[in-house]
Parts: sequence; C-alpha cells; structure tokens
Amino acid sequence: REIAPGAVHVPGWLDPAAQRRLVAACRAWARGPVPIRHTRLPRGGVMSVQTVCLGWHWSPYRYTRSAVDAGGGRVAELPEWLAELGRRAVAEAYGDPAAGAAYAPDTALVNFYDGAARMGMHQDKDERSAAPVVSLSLGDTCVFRFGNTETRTRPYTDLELASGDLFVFGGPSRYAYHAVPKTLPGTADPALGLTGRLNITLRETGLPA
Ligand code: MD5
Ligand code: FE
Repeated sequence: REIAPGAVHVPGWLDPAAQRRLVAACRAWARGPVPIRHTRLPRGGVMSVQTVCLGWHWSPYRYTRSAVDAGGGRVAELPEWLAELGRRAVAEAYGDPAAGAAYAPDTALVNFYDGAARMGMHQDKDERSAAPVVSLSLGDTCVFRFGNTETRTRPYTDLELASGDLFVFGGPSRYAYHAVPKTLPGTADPALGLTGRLNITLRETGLPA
C-alpha cells in the first residue's frame, strides 16, 4: 500500500519464522560489542527507546565507527544477509528489481520499545544519501505517525505497524516527519517470545566505507 509517494507499507512481509530469526539476531546484537542503550541527547534528555547500531554508530546527530557516547567500542559489522534482506525489501515494496539491486545500506539501527517508550516527531536527516530507509517491525504493534516534509504538525496520518510489517520510505517521503506515539503492549504473538517492540531500520549513510 502506497501511503504517500515513495512510502510503501507491506503488512506481514516477514513470515513468523523470519520474525523469530530476526528477534534472535537482535538479542545477540543487543549484548554487544556495544550494548543496547538509551541514547542521551545533547540538551540533557534521554530517549525512552533503546538503540543498538550495526555498521555505523548513530549518536545525535552523526554517524561514527565507534560508539563515541557509549564506551568507545567499535560497532558490529552490518551482516551481508541483512543488507540483502534490505535489497529484497526495496525491490518488493516498489515492484522494481533495479531499485532493489541499487540499494546499498551500510548501517542498521535497532530500536527497542518497552511498553512506555515512544519516539517524538522528527526527520531522519543525518544520512548524506537520499536512498530509502527500510523499516521492519517485530513484536508489539505500534501507532506510527507519518507526517509531511514541512512541519512537525498536521497534516499527518496515523497507522498501525504490526510484527512482520515492512515499510519503505523513499523518494519524497524520505525526509517526512514521523513518530511512534505509542505501542500497544500485549499485541505481539506470544509464540514470538518478545515482550515489547523491535524496529530495524536499514539506511545508506553516504559516508566513505
Ligand atoms: C521506528 N524509527 O519505528 C522508526 C521506524 C528512527 C525511527 O524513526 O529514526 O529510528 S523508521 C521510520 C522512518 C524513517 C525514515 C523516514 C520516515 C520514517 N518517514 O519519512 O516517515 O523505530
Ligand atoms: Fe526516524
């Protein structure tokens, strides 16, 4: 479903087995080499979401190879299988094999939401690339707020992202404001074995390898 130009939501893109494998991978990434943490913001705030990065480490508001705000260790590599999953995601969401083949994500941000975590309205503009962002949701359903490129206020559209959903944000939607106003605790399939919500985003930083 195209929500806006370049913004495509594919409910249930990951089957249950693929979701379970990704949850297991996220658990391993969360342990290190840079443990998952609440990102501290420059003005003293602390994000309620917990994040672990692969490939490049994001801290407000740049990408580095080492975790400059979390012990200084080098982040784990972005696995080739995850980049390949991203290429398949872009190809299938856009129905465009060439767009998929051209996609070269070099970082993944894994966000964990407990029942109280939220993410305020923001744009993702720390990447020096206009390539799409691929988002994969696991666990509890969330309310996702998809806004416009001009303001952090209305007009926006609220939709639900459930476990297994794919969302690709490209083209004019790449720089839209967006937020996660809440998750819906207890909505995950108990068989997934995840309390809370995980979101994996794949991105091209545009930085030199
Ligand atoms: C999440 N994460 O569910 C979301 C999914 C983040 C973040 O927002 O920055 O880690 S990614 C949503 C996204 C990315 C790029 C563009 C747009 C949405 N958009 O145009 O709406 O944890
Ligand atoms: Fe974002």
